[in-house]
Amino acid sequence: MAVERDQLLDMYRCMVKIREFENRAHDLFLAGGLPGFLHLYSGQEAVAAGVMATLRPDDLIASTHRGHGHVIAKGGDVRLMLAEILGRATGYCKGKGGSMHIAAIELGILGANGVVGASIPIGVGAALACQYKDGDRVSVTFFGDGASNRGTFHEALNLASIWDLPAVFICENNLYGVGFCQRDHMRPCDVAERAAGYGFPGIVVDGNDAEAVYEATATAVARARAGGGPTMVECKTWRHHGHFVGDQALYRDPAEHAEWLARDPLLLCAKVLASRGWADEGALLAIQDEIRAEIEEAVAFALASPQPALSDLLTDVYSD
Ligand SMILES: Cc1ncc(C[n+]2csc(CCOP(=O)(O)OP(=O)(O)O)c2C)c(N)n1
Ligand SMILES: [Mg+2]
Repeated sequence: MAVERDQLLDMYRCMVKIREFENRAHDLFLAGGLPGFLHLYSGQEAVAAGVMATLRPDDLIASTHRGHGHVIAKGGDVRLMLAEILGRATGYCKGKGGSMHIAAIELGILGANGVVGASIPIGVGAALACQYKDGDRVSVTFFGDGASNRGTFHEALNLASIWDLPAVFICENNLYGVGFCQRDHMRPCDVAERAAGYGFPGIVVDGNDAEAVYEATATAVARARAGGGPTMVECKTWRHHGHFVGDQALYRDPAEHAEWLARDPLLLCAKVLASRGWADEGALLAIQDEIRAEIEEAVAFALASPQPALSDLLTDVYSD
């Protein structure tokens, strides 16, 4: 499933939007205006952009604590996202969820999740709903290398397999779980090998190459839609920042960090676009300017939005 010009340009635009959003969120956090923890997605943009380009609007996703990129790529409104992470009443969850709990059911976004590994059974439950109801929707679950050591991962993969669910598992292997290098927390180091233990395919791709992510995921999604059951796509990637804003990531080798920065997914995509004559530097800069203006407008909207009213403190907390 080769990628065409407009598709790759859309993926590039999506990656720029995620990067600019994260840069701005970072600034707001450092200025002291953003409450809670912030786990930036910068560096992993090709995964969200490549995966989401294969999906339909009615497909479902389950996300993680590092989920801003997933929401943006699935069509999330950056105004409502910024309002949410700034704790404003106009946000996706009325300012009560924050960065790790953004959900937008109308877009098929079942929620980010502060509990590591919790997205996996949620995604599998959603896949069961997709299979049970009429239609051919698929459910895509994002999780990290660290999450693949949780029991939830193993239980959910087993169920997805025995029920042949329309589930696609996207492992974003950024090689670290907080300060633990993957070789110190799991063996083997290809998470995709674990799919074989549950009887379905697992494939490893370069997670900084949006086109590679797109192609592998498109095959997995087509298989799931056709009733062929689950697939895992492991995307090897790297987070540009520490685990959360405030973590200086001193546990990482500076030389390895520099190697990955040289393989920044935006740079790689820009090079491909240029080499195929699909977009010159001016066109890419115009995309960046346009997105920066959109993000600034979103920041202004969020900062001008009210805090939730005290009388709303206990509303939307429980659902019967
Ligand atoms: C059940 C649970 N255990 C521990 C934590 C603390 N914690 C937050 S993120 C994280 C590491 C997750 O690593 P990984 O799955 O690789 O995702 P990444 O942060 O690398 O994107 C941990 C241990 C948590 N939030 N939930
Ligand atoms: Mg990780």
